[in-house]
Amino acid sequence: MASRSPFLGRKPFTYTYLYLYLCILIPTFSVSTKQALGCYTSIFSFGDSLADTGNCLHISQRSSVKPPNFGLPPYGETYFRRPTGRCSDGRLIIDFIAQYLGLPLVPPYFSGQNKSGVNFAVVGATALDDEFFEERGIHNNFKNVTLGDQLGWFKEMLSPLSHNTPPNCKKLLQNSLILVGGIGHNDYSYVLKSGRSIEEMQLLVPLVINVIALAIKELIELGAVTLIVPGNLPSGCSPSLLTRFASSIKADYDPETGCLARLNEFSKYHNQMLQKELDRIRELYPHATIIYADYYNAAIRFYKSPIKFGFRGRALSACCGVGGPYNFNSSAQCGSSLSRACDDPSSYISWDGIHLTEAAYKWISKGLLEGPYTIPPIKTSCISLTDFPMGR
Ligand SMILES: *[C@@H]1O[C@H](CO)[C@@H](O)[C@H](O)[C@H]1NC(C)=O
Ligand SMILES: *[C@@H]1O[C@H](CO)[C@@H](O)[C@H](O)[C@H]1NC(C)=O
Ligand SMILES: CC(=O)N[C@H]1CO[C@H](CO)[C@@H](O)[C@@H]1O
Repeated sequence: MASRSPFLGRKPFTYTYLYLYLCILIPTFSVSTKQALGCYTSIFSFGDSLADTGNCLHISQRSSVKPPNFGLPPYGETYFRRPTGRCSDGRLIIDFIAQYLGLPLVPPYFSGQNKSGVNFAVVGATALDDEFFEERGIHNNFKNVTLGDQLGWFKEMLSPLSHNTPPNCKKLLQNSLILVGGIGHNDYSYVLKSGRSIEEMQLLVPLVINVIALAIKELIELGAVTLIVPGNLPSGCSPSLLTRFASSIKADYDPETGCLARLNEFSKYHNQMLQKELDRIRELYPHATIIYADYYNAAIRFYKSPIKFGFRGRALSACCGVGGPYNFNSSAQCGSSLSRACDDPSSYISWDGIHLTEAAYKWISKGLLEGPYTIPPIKTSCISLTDFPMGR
């Protein structure tokens, strides 16, 4: 993992470019994509390593710290044939969504590129800030990037638009798909890895969800109309946590999947609380479409019947690692000189013990885009309000 980010507060590229891009290029672009799905012309995304398409790698390259493990081969070997900063062998869920909608892959904010949308997600990002953890005696190799920081970059990017807003710019957010998260996974794992109990981790849930809720409300106030909010994956099935919390007590494991039962219960608890909060936000903003993306149930299928989904490798082992019962070792992770990837990543669910393979992300994406793992379904909720007043 890379060290603390020294880049905050630095403008990653000139906003003049983006201004031109947002106001001139996107409306042009919208003409061609209208044919693709009839709604979304761009994607904006916030979150952590599940959605980062290269921000963290760009940041570490700027600050000349040694590349993080996910910036080294064999990361990216399946689709891009090189490491791109994505924590997988290939594409992520956000990439599959973009391709499905006929849009280019969403470039990371710190690349300074200008395609249809911008991705603010950063590996290691949290909902709560570093001070929160430090105050509680939880020390970790934090990234010091929160969801709030990412929202700040987004607002800075939009700020040239707020003066003298041309009508096309108003439509930009209305016609965008906004992915808010997943976020919270790192908050929870910091707490767990510092030796705290699941009960203590549970106390964090309302705080994490409050941060997500504030971000959603702020985005809607800025003009966002369609938001996708993912829940947590089944964390008890993660090779890293299965390794760390290995137990000799049979009852600690779900007999159907072999995953750690209490961690999966925890993920479900977070997801339930998140959905309750989304219901409250839907009441406050009836004009907005808030789509819950059920990562948990889209993924738990594989762990229950891996073969059915083509996962012929060991369902709970990482494809890339240096060995150990789940092929995960925190002291020598995928990307380190000793690590080796399996011959066929598409036969594994977990890529590096923490993140999933492209094949697993593809199944999850299919489950979201074609149903039934979003509430409401993405397709039918594809709306495009004309001239809805921006702001309030
Ligand atoms: C995190 O970054 C902020 C600047 O964005 C800085 O003020 C703060 O001290 C940093 N926190 C830690 C623990 O380094
Ligand atoms: C991880 O690697 C270290 C050093 O090679 C070794 O001592 C340890 O037992 C390994 N852990 C697992 C879970 O395999
Ligand atoms: C308007 C704008 O910023 N255009 C730039 C988009 O990115 C390409 C390179 O990827 C530049 O050549 C353009 O100047």
